[in-house]
Amino acid sequence: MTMRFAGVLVFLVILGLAGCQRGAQVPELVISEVWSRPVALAQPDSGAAMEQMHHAGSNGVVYLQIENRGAAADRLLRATSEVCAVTELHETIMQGDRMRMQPVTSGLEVPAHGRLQLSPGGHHIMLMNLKRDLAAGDSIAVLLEFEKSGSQTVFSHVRQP
Ligand SMILES: [Cu+2]
Repeated sequence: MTMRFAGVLVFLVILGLAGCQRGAQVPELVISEVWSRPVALAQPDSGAAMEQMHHAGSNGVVYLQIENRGAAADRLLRATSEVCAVTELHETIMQGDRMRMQPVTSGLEVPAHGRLQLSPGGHHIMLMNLKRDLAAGDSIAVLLEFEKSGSQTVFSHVRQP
């Protein structure tokens, strides 16, 4: 084998690898239907607010849908928002006849050619210790971090379910 031929061969192999790289299977995420329930923070020094205490809370929620049109799975690792101090990914589980929520620590999978649905009674993003009310009509920015697709900011529309 001549040096020149060997050189061409190496070049072709590199070209082939580059081609594979370009056609690599990657996730392709489309995020839609991002919404939150309205939350009125309790006003401790207001009698009227005390009466409605059971309607008020300090935590908010974000629901959304992530469609993956790509051939590789991805993973929603975490979410953050400026409206709260701490944001957690939660799952809803049944314990006896009671529904309760617990944090998901390893993220949520977005399957290849599939979808991840965050919806009432299921997985959701929990906005812990809200700094302000979430009023119907508001739009709040939420930063989503994915294992492969990086970070993406979405806007959650505050509305009644
Ligand atoms: Cu929760």
